[in-house]
Amino acid sequence: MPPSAFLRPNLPSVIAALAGGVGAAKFLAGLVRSEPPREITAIVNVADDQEFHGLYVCPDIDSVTYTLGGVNNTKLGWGRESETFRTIDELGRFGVANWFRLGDLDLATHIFRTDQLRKGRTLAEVTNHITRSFEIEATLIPATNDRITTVITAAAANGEPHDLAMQEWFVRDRCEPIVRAVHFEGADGASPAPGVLAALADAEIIVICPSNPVISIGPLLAIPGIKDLLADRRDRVVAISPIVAGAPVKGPADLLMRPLGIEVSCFGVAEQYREFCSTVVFDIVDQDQAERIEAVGVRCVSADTMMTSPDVAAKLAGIVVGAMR
Ligand code: FO1
Repeated sequence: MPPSAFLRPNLPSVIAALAGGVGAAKFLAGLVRSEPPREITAIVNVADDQEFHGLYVCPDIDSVTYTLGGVNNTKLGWGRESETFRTIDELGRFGVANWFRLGDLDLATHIFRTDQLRKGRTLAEVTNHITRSFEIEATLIPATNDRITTVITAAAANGEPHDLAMQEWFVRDRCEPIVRAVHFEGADGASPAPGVLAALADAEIIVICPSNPVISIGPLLAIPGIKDLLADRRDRVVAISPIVAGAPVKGPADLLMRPLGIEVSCFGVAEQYREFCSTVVFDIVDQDQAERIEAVGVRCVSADTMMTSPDVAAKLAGIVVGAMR
């Protein structure tokens, strides 16, 4: 089979979405209920990717895939539903570090992806194959086929700063080391994956999903070409704030934003994105932030952003899209 056999024909991309993991996955599950899925292209962060036990794991791509495929584990917030962990537990027998909990079903995805990458297919081609296997109609594209890695420079209280991969800081060290700096190794020399710039250039609406602005959206913006294109299309770009009432809905965004000087609020998100984003959707509880946000040149829309069900997410997606039409 030629490597491109699983690539889709170039369909017009009506909505392009920049996506991280869980928050993006929930929003996209709403978006595909509110808009035709075939008109949606999600450009997904790959800087959290890491090899475990020789397998190439893409947590954000998999969160979005499993959620859109209706097989995500809603209790854990990652991985597959009805998951078991017998294989990863058994690896412990050999003295192997198994703090990153790869489930038995999830392992099939990583085995398939790793094998295909070794056979010479690109990450975009393999991602397309995997999403089709889960009968997903929207298009998912990794932001790049190149290897980029989030590196968190962190220190325990009074400790020497040291570099950690995202999963080491987040899962193994439970976000305890204090963040001093973040950079995206390899991003400068990376190219957007085929279809990324075209999706952004052609989209009627570009949505920045409610994802961590530092480690989910940050790596996408660091890939040459993406931020400039967003800035050119600023009037078409809308972001949903992942921060509600001064705290992240889920995840460690506050522990990354605060040390980097970004206010932990929907205002902080708007300020961070203002060069390339015309509109921010924030939660109704943050109505008092509207004046500050408008003062930095970003239009405000309020909505219920707490996506407690796919129905609430679909309603939010309808408001986001409606605000840009
Ligand atoms: N998150 C955890 O908190 N603990 C885990 O053991 C864990 C395993 C895991 C395995 C596969 C996968 O795709 C994701 C996994 N995650 C786990 C989630 C992951 O760390 C985060 O969701 C993202 O990297 C943040 O976007």
